[in-house]
Amino acid sequence: MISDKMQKALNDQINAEIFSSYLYLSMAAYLESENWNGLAAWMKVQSGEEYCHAMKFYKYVNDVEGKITLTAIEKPKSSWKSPLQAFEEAHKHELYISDRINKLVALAMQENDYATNIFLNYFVTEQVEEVSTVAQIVHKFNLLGDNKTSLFLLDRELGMRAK
Ligand code: OFO
Repeated sequence: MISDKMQKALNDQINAEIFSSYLYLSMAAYLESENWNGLAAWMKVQSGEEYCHAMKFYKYVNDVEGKITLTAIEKPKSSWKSPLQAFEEAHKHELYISDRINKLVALAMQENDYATNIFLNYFVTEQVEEVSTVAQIVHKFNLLGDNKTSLFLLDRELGMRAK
């Protein structure tokens, strides 16, 4: 039901989503090692969400009777200069993922693959939300600067993320 080209592109996206999960887990480990336990908890929830994204692609490829082919996951970076730098990179990464999703939509449209196009709608909307959420966190860091008390409160606020 899907073309070979689309099947390959969707399998590549499974890899990209699992890499996102791995990258955010690595950021969580870094943040935890620096005792930013709230920020680390936020990243762990995000890592879990990325795994769920990967599984949505996995299920879709199976649903359209495609073949899942898993490939090697790139090694993520393991340390950052500061929590702000980690979140800035998370923001950049989400913009990159949005670009990938847009390219998948363009391919689905080019192939008149209506089912895949509709499936991808969820991710188009999801990416707007994810880019915006991380951008807001980066703005907060920038507003707070080096004020330790405020950073402590931000750590506590982000640590309350449940999903
Ligand atoms: Fe962060 O949305 Fe998936 O990758």
